[in-house]
This record gives sequence, C-alpha cells and structure tokens, in this order.
Amino acid sequence: MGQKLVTGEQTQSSALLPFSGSVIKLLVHVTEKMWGCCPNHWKSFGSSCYLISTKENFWSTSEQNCVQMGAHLVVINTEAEQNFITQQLNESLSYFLGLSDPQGNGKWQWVDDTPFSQNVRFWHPHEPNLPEERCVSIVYWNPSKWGWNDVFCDSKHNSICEMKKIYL
Ligand SMILES: [Ca+2]
Ligand SMILES: [Ca+2]
Repeated sequence: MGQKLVTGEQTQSSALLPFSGSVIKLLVHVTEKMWGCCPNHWKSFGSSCYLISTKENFWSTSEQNCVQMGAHLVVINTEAEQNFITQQLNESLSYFLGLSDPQGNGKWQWVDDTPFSQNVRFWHPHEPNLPEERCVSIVYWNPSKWGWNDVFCDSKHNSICEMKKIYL
C-alpha cells in the first residue's frame, strides 16, 4: 500500500510541472501584447515608441527635448527598426539620430551606450566625411535612399525621440 502511494505522487507532480510552466509563459506573453502602450501621437514599433519632431534644432537641444519627455534621440538597433522609422519620415527633411562622435576621432557613441555595432551602420556612401561633423542625421539621398550623414552638431535638423513602451 505504501509503495503505491509514493508512485502516485511522483506521477502527479511530473505531469503538472511542464503544464504550470507553459501557463506562466503564456500569461507573460499576453500581458506584454495587451498592455505595452505609447503616449498620444507616438508611433509604436517592437518594445519602443517614437516621436518624429519637425521642429529644427541643434543636436544637444534636440536630445534635451527628448529627455524632458522621458526619451532619448533614437538609437537604431536593427535594420527593421530603421525601415519602420523611415516610413514615417519626410524625404525632403533630415533628422538627428542619437549618435555622435564627441571627440571627433571616429568613436561613434549611441546616447544610451548601446555598442556601436559593425552590423548596424547605414552610412551613405562617402560618409562620414568630416571629423568636424560630430553628430549624425538620417537623410534621403538618391540613389542610396535613406542613410546616415555626419553633420555639424550646431546645425539645425528635425529629430526622432525613442522611449521604451510603458507597461501597465
Ligand atoms: Ca531603438
Ligand atoms: Ca557628412
């Protein structure tokens, strides 16, 4: 009798464990899908929200404006993210990214300290072209279409802010 009881308990617990695990994963997944949201007028992509500003400003002023809203100038993490963003942009304007070379020595830095990956660089041909141009804008040029150009930080451009989605 005692042996049968032990066998029964083991069967029960091993059958329940994987089931409980998948229920928990499912709930987390649904919660992310349902409750990740962006402020009014911000565009949603992946786990981020984007605000396209058509107010031209210097790079540092543009970054400060993003920070005041709990965001940063946009950090391009993937080609898919850049493709989503460029769909929202005006081909006759240029927009600051959260990328700069503060010392002018080619050490490009993202504002959130994301490593400057070899795989995520979308410079236009022959850019970056000047050590004095220490900030980066995204601009539409033919024939390469949307790409990055280093520009003077105290030139005025539009800008793109990015913030993480708000999870409620
Ligand atoms: Ca990003
Ligand atoms: Ca340039």
